[in-house]
Amino acid sequence: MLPYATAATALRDAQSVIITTHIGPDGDGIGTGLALLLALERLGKDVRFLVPSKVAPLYGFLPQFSRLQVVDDLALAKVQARADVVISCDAGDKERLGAVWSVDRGVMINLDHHATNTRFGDINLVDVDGESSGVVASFLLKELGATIDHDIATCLYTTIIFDTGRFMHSNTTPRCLRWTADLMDVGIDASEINRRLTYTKSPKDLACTAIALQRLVVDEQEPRIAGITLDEAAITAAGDPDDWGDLVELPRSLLGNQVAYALREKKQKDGTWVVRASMRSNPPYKIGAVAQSFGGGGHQQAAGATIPGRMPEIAPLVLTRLREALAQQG
Ligand SMILES: [Mn+2]
Repeated sequence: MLPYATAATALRDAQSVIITTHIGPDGDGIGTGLALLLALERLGKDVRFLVPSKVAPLYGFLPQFSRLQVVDDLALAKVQARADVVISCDAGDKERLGAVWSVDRGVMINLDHHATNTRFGDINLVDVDGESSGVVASFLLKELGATIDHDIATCLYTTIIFDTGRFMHSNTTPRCLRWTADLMDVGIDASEINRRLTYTKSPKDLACTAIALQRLVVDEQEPRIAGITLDEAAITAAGDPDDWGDLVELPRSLLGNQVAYALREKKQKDGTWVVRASMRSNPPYKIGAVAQSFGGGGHQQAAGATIPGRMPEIAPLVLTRLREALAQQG
């Protein structure tokens, strides 16, 4: 039994609350955080929503979106007023919170559903059976006696659409469909929200997709693996878009694909290089352990890692480990 009551008590006792989510905020982290922000403000709390990196503008339609504040360096984190409680939404470990981890605070509530969550909070609401962090948050909202109104339902609906890939991934359970039906009963325009989340590309974004497609490779040794590799030069040529979105879905969309990856090379502020890796698999195949072997995490069928190094050395390593994982799993 997860400590929802303990978390609710900490929140009732708090005057100030900071909500946050992981680096590269997504539909689940943002939707979960905004649903909590709306509910806690109604309880009279002083609430801020700090995010550790820039947010894709496509989420601008969500209620109270303008409240998101980017806090992406330590100096900025240190000048934030103290909060009695911080709620981390959808982050598997404290490193994923970037600079926001360092804000002055009392209790840390870690609300998440990733299998690899490190339980870094003082109170850990980590439900690995939760289909989205929004589902986990809905148990906390219930404990707080919050009414799920139109705005909160819009935010929660966004979390499930994002994390189930519009009810396509293996976490699309009967329970989450019933949970979603309850949100639709509140009167949200589900179809409109889906359009807002899906039809978001600028011409520049599509130009990037074109470059990504040119770099799509089906593995010669193991044709059930396919991926995209974008080095810094390719990304510069494409014009780094606001949101790379679901790049990994391109190799995944191939008939017969079981394991897909997307690798993007990026120079850090401190001059060092990293490769951001996204990986996906179809059940029963699992790639969570591969992401973990590179210091990352996530779910069994959807995981990622930020790997120090340049593309020419990292890409073959990732491919080798994915081949090994697939071979072990049959
Ligand atoms: Mn999530």
